[in-house]
Amino acid sequence: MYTQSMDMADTTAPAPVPTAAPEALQSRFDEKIDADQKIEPQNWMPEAYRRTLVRQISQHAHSEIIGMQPEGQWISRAPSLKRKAILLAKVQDEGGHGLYLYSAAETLGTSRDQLLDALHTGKAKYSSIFNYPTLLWADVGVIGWLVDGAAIMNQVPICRCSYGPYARAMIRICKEESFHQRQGFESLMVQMQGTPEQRAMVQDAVNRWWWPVLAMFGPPDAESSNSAQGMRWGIKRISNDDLRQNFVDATVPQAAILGVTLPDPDLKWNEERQQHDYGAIDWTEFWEVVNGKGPCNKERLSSRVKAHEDGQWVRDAAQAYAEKQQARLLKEAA
Ligand code: BYC
Repeated sequence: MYTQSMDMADTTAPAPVPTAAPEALQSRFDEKIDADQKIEPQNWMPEAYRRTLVRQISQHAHSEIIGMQPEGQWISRAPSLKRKAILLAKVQDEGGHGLYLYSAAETLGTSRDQLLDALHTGKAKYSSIFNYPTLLWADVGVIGWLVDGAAIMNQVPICRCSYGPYARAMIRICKEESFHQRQGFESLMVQMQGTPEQRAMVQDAVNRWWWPVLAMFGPPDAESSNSAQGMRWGIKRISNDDLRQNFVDATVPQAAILGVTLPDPDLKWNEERQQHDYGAIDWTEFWEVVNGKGPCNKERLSSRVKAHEDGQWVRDAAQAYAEKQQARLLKEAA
């Protein structure tokens, strides 16, 4: 149901010849954007809009797939059958999100092989957050609570993205992210009712993840090179800084319920702004992580490449089966 394959451009066929003048095509596109209508794969779109979407949707897909690793490492060490089943389901969901998103990106005329090649050769970005290690079981709960919480804040507005296949994929993804966030919070609630050592482990995990999660929303608006155009095209609906602020405001009361301290001495309610003030984010660390020098970048990429290579026999078998079916159909038709 969520595949977009019915809309996929046939990359082997010659590109369709536009029937209208370029100016008319551009103004029809602009009218649709201004009227908040969806752009669909078969519609004409400016090349820069197409490129921006391929960039963002594929980065998002790569983040979901790489994001399976930090939590996946805990599946065999989950403390109970219940926690193992929940974690397995969550990590599988993330694989599924990656697949919906690769399908959405393919409708823009870039093949899955091209997208994966960009990831495996280090040309494509994925979210900075997945280059941090999961040292404790408590980290798994904190990823659910904070990382998925941040993801929901960022992704709910993308359900209204101007590109139809991306917007539709995001509706399903957000529903699942909501379960991911709740299971993380519930797991932490249980740990916080445990021994002093368990509570200390939760606090340690919160201390390590808080700042990378705030950075996950992307650079400050003034340095966000893609924001203005993304907003104009209805791809991005809320700015990086506004999403970050909304996330801080939503998370502070949740931390109080859990009984953990957020590791920011400057975090306080600002009566005038009716929002929380918070301390300075280390943007030098963020850019280092984005540019390949985070604690786990090398490990994440090499595990991903190995998994892809190990799966070659599955792709070969699927290809051989498809060719056999095709030959049978041709024989029957003859
Ligand atoms: N990490 O102009 P800006 C998940 C890059 S998966 C790395 O503001 P834009 C989950 C940015 O790409 C969550 N790079 O960009 C999975 C740009 O570089 P390029 C992933 C980042 O696109 C498993 C440059 O910085 N979510 O939830 O307007 C388990 C300047 O930035 C990051 C998505 O992908 C970063 N954090 O805004 C649990 C959501 N931030 O490309 C959870 C969809 C920025 O020009 N994506 N950069 O070379 C978006 O909403 C937007 O692309 C961003 C960035 C807000 C991320």
